[in-house]
Amino acid sequence: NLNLALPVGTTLDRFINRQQEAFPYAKGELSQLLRDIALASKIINREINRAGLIDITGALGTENVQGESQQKLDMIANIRFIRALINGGEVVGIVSEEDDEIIQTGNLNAKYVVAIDPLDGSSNIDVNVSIGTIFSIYRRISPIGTPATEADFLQGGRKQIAAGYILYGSSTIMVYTTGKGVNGFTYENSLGEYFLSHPDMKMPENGKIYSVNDAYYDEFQNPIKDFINKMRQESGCMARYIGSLVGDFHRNLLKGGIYIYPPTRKAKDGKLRLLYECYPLAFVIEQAGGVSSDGTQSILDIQPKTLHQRNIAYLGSKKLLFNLKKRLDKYHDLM
Ligand code: P6P
Repeated sequence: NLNLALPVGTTLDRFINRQQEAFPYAKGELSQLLRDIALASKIINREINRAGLIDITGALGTENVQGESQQKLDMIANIRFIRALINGGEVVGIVSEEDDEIIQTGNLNAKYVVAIDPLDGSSNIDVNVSIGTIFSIYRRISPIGTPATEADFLQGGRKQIAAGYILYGSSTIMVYTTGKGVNGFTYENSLGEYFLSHPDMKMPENGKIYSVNDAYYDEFQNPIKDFINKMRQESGCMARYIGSLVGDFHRNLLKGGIYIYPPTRKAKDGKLRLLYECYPLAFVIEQAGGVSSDGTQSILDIQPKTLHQRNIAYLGSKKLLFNLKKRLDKYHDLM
């Protein structure tokens, strides 16, 4: 991995330049697109930090495509990302959790499309819990010079050329992969810069943390209950569930653990969205040596059918997914 050559403290910009130098085939559009995403995150980071002061928290009263009430900040985040990607010129179309239809940027000659959850976990905003942006980038398959099409977004998880997230927490960190490992960059507010703080991230092979919404426990299939009960017997086991996906995911990536969103009565196919939550996090976790699954296959191998479809999601350390899969396979064999 190139990252090993760059010391902690390298700026995101210099890191992107070095990655590009090492891959001369690229003409820099992806590099510029990553910079545009970083720029939008800086603007959102500032809005989030001011939210309490200028009353932009709290519900806006409208609903998004999922029928969830939209908080003002996630509308602002949506607008900011869309504007940054339109102005950046590298993206022909955007799918956002906040909009039913594809957003056409008008950059008809751009090479990329982006699927994004501009501010996930927005019900946590007005209680000051960490929230996050999740993004996924594809090279378009529709002809240059035409608008983006659904097919550009439904290529499947393995066709992502980059993916990552920004976590607005006690500090703001941007974590992403372009398929050559995973790197984390921490934002320094006073300088307005991201600095390499987590080079070449690797997820611990095992872990004692499980993240699941215990309120649905009685609705889970038996293998999930068995797995959770087994984890509870582990000494040092910890139940950690913020209810904000990016926060739960990032902690488990660093410390080892598993995030579980299985079928529930309310969400028969799971709750998390494939295009702009599960695919990007599955790309990151597998690049960091972790495992993703929908119970039968890597999330990256799920065939996408619609832009906002949901799926079951298990995202965690290799050993924990192995133990869970053993239980699920036995259960599926009995079905
Ligand atoms: P539940 C937030 O709405 C979200 O999409 C994720 O950020 C979070 O992990 C999950 O849903 C929480 O869902 O059903 O446990 O409240």
